[in-house]
Parts: sequence; C-alpha cells; structure tokens
Amino acid sequence: MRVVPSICTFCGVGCGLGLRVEDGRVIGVEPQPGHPVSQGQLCSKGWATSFAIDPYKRLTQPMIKEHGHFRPASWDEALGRVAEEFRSALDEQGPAGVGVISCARATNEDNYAAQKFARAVLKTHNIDHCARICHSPSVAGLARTLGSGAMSNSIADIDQADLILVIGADVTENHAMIGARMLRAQARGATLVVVDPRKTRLARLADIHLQVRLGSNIALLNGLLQIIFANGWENRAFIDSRCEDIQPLRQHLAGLTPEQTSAATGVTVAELQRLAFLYSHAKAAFTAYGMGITQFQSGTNNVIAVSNLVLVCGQIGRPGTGINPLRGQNNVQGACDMGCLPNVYPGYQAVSDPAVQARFAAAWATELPQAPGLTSQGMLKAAQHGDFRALMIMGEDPLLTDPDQNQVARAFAALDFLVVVELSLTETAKCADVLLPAAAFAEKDGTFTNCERRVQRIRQAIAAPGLARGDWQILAELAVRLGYPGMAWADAEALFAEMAALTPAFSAISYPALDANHGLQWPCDAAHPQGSPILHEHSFPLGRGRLLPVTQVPPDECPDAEYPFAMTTHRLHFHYGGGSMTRKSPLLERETPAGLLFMHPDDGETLGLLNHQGVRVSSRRGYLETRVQLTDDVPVGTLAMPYHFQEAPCNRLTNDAQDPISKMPELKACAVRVEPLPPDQAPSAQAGSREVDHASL
Ligand SMILES: Nc1nc2c(c(=O)[nH]1)N[C@H]1C(S)=C(S)[C@@H](COP(=O)(O)OP(=O)(O)OC[C@H]3O[C@@H](n4cnc5c(=O)[nH]c(N)nc54)[C@H](O)[C@@H]3O)O[C@H]1N2
Ligand SMILES: Nc1nc2c(c(=O)[nH]1)N[C@H]1C(S)=C(S)[C@@H](COP(=O)(O)OP(=O)(O)OC[C@H]3O[C@@H](n4cnc5c(=O)[nH]c(N)nc54)[C@H](O)[C@@H]3O)O[C@H]1N2
Ligand code: SF4
Ligand SMILES: [Mo]
Repeated sequence: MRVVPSICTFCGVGCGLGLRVEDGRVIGVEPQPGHPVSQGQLCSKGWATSFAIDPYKRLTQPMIKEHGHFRPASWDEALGRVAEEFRSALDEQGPAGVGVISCARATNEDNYAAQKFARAVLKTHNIDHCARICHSPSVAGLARTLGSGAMSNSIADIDQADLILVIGADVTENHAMIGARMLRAQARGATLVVVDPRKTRLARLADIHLQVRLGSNIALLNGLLQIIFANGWENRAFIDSRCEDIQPLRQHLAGLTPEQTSAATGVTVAELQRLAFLYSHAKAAFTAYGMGITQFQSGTNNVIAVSNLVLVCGQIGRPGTGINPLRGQNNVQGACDMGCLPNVYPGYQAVSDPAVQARFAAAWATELPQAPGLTSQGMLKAAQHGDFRALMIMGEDPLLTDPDQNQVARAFAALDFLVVVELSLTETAKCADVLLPAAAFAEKDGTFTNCERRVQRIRQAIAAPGLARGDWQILAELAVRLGYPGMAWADAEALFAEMAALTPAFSAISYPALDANHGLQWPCDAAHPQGSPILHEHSFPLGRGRLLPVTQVPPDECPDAEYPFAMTTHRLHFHYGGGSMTRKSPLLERETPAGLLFMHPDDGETLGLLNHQGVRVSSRRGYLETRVQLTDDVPVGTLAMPYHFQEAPCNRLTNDAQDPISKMPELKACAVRVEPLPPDQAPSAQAGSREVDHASL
C-alpha cells in the first residue's frame, strides 16, 4: 500500500489527507498529521472519499445522445461532435451565443484552462461558475469596501480570537474542521456568538445565539452599529487612520432606535446591547459569515453591512480578527482567482481594462473579446430567449443546485447543444447532448485553493477509470480542434507556471515552493515570498476602507395567505452539494433520510402533521413531495430544507429574484404552502417533476 498526500475534494476548509492506494484503487484515506488546517483530523465526508470517487457508477466513456438515449462513442467522435456544434453555434450566433460554466470542485489548472478556452478559443467572456450563487456578493461587496473579497485572516487566527462572531453559517456542519476549532477556542475562553434564524448545533453550543428573523441581516447589523455609535464604542483611532469619512454612515443610522431594530429582527434590546458591547470591546474579534448573508437579493449590501461593523470596530488587520467569508467548495476560491468570472481575467484583472486585455492577448498570441460576458444565470436566461445556443458545463449540477428548477429545465431544452463534463450521471448530465467522462481529484495533478487563500498540491494517485480524462486535457484537445494550439501544456506544472506568470498575486508560487510548505497563501510575490496569512495589516487594496450606508430590504417573496410559510434552504453535515459524490457512500447515506422539510412542532400541530408524515410543498414555481421533520431548530412560521436530494429538490421551489449588483439569486428565502399527504401515503420523488422530463431534452 502507498499513501499519496492530497487535499480533500469536498469543502473549502482544505484538509490535508493521504490517499491509501492498493492495486490501483483508493481503498481509504488517512489524515495528514502535521497539516496546519486539519491538524490530523478529517470530517465524515473526508473519510468517505474512496466511495465518492470509486469507479462504481462513474462515467468511464464519452457518450452521445441519439433519439433520447445515450450511446457510447470514442473520444475522437465525441470531441469532433462538440467542436462541430460549437463551430456552428459560433457561425449562427457569434461568440455571444456560446459559453462555459466551469467547476469549483476541479483544480486551478482546470479552471485556468476553462476561462482560457472561453476567451481565447470561443472569443467570449461568457464564463462563470457556482461562486455566482455562493460568494459573488462577497467578491462584489468587499471589492467596494476594502478592495479584496477573500478571507482576510487565516483559519489558525481563530486560536487567537477572544470573540468569534458567526453570521449565517452552519460551521460545524459545513466547515467541520473550522467549527471544531471555534469550539476549542470557546473552551479556552473565547466568547462564541452565532446569528442564525435556526438553532444550529453551533448556535446551541454558543454563548450567545441571536435567533434573527429570516432576511433581516441589515436591520440587525445597522442596529448594532447604531448602539455602538450612540455609546461612543467605535474604534476612533482605527477609523481615523484607516477609513474614509464616517459621517454619512453615522447620519444614516442617527434616527434609528434599538427598539426599532428589535422589532425588525426579533432580537431583544438587551441581546443587541450585549453583543454591541462585547464585539466593540473585544481585543480580537474573528468575524465569519456564510450563505445566510450572501444568498439574498440584498446579498452585496448584506456583506457591506458586515464590513461596516468590522471596520467601525477596527476588528481587522491584526491576528485573531478579520472579515472572513467562509468560501464553500474545495476550490471555489481558486476558480474565482483563475478568472472563471465574466468580468475578470486571472487575478481579478478587469476585462474592461485595455492594458490587461493587451497583456493577455500577447501572452496567449490571439485576439481577445471586449464585450463583458454573461453570468451562468444570464446564459440560461439568454437561452430561453433564443440568443444563446451552445453551453459546456464542466462539473456542476445546475438542474439541482440553481434556483427554480423548472426554469433551468426550460433553458436546457431551449439550447441547441449542451455538453457536460462530469464524474457521474448527474441530473444535469442526463440532459446533455454529449457527455464527457472526467478524472476525479485523485486521478490528476494540480492545485486547490482553500478558503484562507492557501494554494495546495493534489497529486495523481491512481489512473482515471476507463477512458476518463482530466478536464484541462479535454479542453486542450478541443482547442486544437477549434483551431487554437496555445493550450498544449506538457503537464499541470507547465500550465500552472503560465498562470503564475500572468497573475501578480501568484508570481512567487511554483510547485516546488508549494511542496516545500503546506501550500502557500496568496498574495505570494517578491514582497511576500512566504505568502500572506493576514491581509490588510497596514492598508487596504483600496487604500482607506469605505463605510457605505446600506438599508434593510425584505426578501422578494414574503409569506401571504396563499403561501403562508417562509422557507429557507441549507446543508446537512453528511451530504454535499447535489449529492453526486456523498450519496455513493453507504456510511453517509444511512445517516439521513432523503429529502426532509424541517418544521416547528407548533406548525406541525396546526397542520395536523405527525413526525415524518409525507407532505406536498408548493411555491409559485413548482411543487414536490417529501417528509416533515418536526423540530424546534426552526422558528414557528419558518421552514428549512436541505438542497442535496434529487428526490425532493428544494430548488424546484426557490426564487430566482436576483441581487442587482452580484446577480446572486435569493436561495435563502421564498414563500411556500404545505399540505399533508394521507398518513399512509409515501412521498413520491416524481411528484411535481413533469417539466423535468429528460427524454424530451
Ligand atoms: N456538509 C456539507 N458541507 C458543505 C457543503 C455541503 O453541501 N455539505 N457545501 C459547501 C459550500 S458550496 C458552501 S457555499 C458552504 C456553505 O456553508 P454555510 O454558509 O454554512 O451554508 P448554509 O447551510 O446553506 O447556510 C448557512 C446558514 O444560514 C442561515 N440563514 C438563513 N437565512 C439567514 C438570515 O437571514 N440571516 C442569517 N444570519 N442566517 C441565515 C441558515 O439557517 C444556515 O444555518 O458549505 C460548504 N460545505
Ligand atoms: N437552494 C439552495 N441551492 C443552492 C445552495 C443553497 O444553499 N440553497 N447553495 C449554492 C451553492 S453555495 C453552491 S456552491 C452550489 C453548488 O452547486 P454545484 O457546483 O452544482 O454542486 P456540486 O454537487 O458540488 O456539483 C459539482 C459537480 O462537480 C463534479 N466534479 C467533482 N470534481 C470534478 C472534477 O474534477 N471535474 C469535473 N468535470 N467535475 C467534477 C461532481 O461530480 C458534482 O456533480 O449550489 C447552490 N445551490
Ligand atoms: S472539513 Fe471539509 S475539507 Fe475537511 S474533511 Fe471535511 S469536507 Fe473535507
Ligand atoms: Mo457554495
């Protein structure tokens, strides 16, 4: 048996693991003992890696759909078909009508190749990925207030904080090793505060849980600031030396009272005052937030409200502090860094900047487009209007994970051509015209960047099953077929070197430098050859921090007589994303029944529901059947549903109302109605799915 060092393929914590390899198969994993993030531990998903990537139920052969059914094809035929379809879409619609959705689970190398393929080969900036529906408001909001959207501090800073404020993140479930670290910090004396409408495990263990009303984040954060200003608790020295004019923010909040904030958020005045005092007086407050902040139509302003609180109290730029968006996917930080976004090249270099465009055009020896690209939702909307023809989806499952599933299905049906590059036959993959089998993380070399900006090596431990290939190799060959030779890298290291030469924050990172450390945290350049564990110590990328007044906006869809419940969506510890990897593990699968709608027992009584009774849940966009779990984790009137289950896809119900700035859809709040099924009737996975008829796609 060999043990090959690698990095976990699931969440953005980026735990170090060893792949145990025997007879060409990964038979198990072990934690890396000295890893700075995971410190010799893994969560149950990390331990389940061998099931998640097992050849069983993997795609092992290219497939072409004919008369509604897939048939095996050679790589030559399949890639020939993809190239031909893209060429004819380009001929008919031009570059605006084609695009790529890349993969925050794949490597930096794969993502760099994906955006280069879109820009240099297809001549479009139509390139995006799931960060759009995850932390795009962090990228947009923190760009406005600080100039950088990444976590400002490191995971290890939690050890030095004397207060930890978690807003809208379920950390023990979703960033398990960070959650464990927060609980250890609390055990040694740090105050742990959780702001969440649900009683999460962390909220139950916290010193303070503010069970805020769904969608009232800005009201809460503004209210805390008002109390801080009224008592003179702001950090004047920090504001004077590091921030721009504070007066507009002060004036904006001047008329507010704690009683108004309490009424708007459901949090008592005493609780508000206690947190305002503790946060502003903490020596080092570590502020972390997640999807409970970003996934709203006010997502960008929610992030700005968090940033205002952090800046006014000067809780940034020192060890143990910082504004820390907990990036979700194992390599979502990397996919953003690599420029898989419609407005930036690698390293957040604006596509609208002629000097940047000229530099990339020279390096890639080709002409590059000028018009900014479409977001992933934008491409799907354009498809429905007949303006968008051919789409490549590399490792995402939007049919399950985008809002309003019926709308996604209609967009897929409207496309001329859909090619999906995947590990397994996901719900989205079933809709493809051509299906290309991809190599999983243990089957390729490359790098992942975790949520604290740590670029880490993954190494090929085994061969890919059957004919499966690495993503960038697939893209490189397609590029040749479309007449562009500039992607023929010798190996992943050569590709990384091309990227690092064009990306200032990566300029001192190389594979040997990564191997010599446990990865390196960007920016890593001549001035910071050992990387940057803490950002913004002396100044912000914008120079001074900006304090921008923002106003509370309610969710787009609030409960009414027809749809009387507010519903939010969230994650469970034992499953991941659309479940295509974790649900292959019998150990994980046995932990939770598929589906589940969490409801307060009082609401259950009003509707006459027994625990685990079948229900039909409907919104204005669709309906599904599932089982109800009665629990006081959720408040009366608010329901919660995880999004991992194709049998009960909560995204058939969710609202795609968007944040105007970042285009984030409002995945965290919609209005639904619940009707009991007869007690002896099991929920049907087919109910409500008529529009997602794969045979017709
Ligand atoms: N087990 C597991 N881990 C994962 C993932 C997974 O699928 N499974 N996915 C990964 C990914 S992609 C991501 S982005 C991260 C996400 O990790 P988190 O950000 O923790 O994601 P969620 O559980 O969706 O939402 C977090 C919390 O927001 C709360 N919330 C809802 N509305 C509000 C509100 O109005 N205000 C406040 N303050 N809170 C609110 C919810 O109750 C929930 O507890 O997890 C990553 N880790
Ligand atoms: N209602 C609701 N919806 C949500 C959310 C929510 O909180 N509520 N959260 C949103 C968030 S934060 C996110 S990030 C998205 C996630 O949405 P997705 O990215 O669609 O979810 P995943 O299940 O992680 O899908 C990733 C796919 O990548 C494949 N894959 C893994 N590794 C590789 C690789 O190396 N190459 C290739 N080609 N494929 C690979 C896996 O097989 C998997 O099917 O979901 C969003 N949707
Ligand atoms: S915490 Fe995240 S990175 Fe670590 S083992 Fe669990 S899923 Fe993997
Ligand atoms: Mo995410």
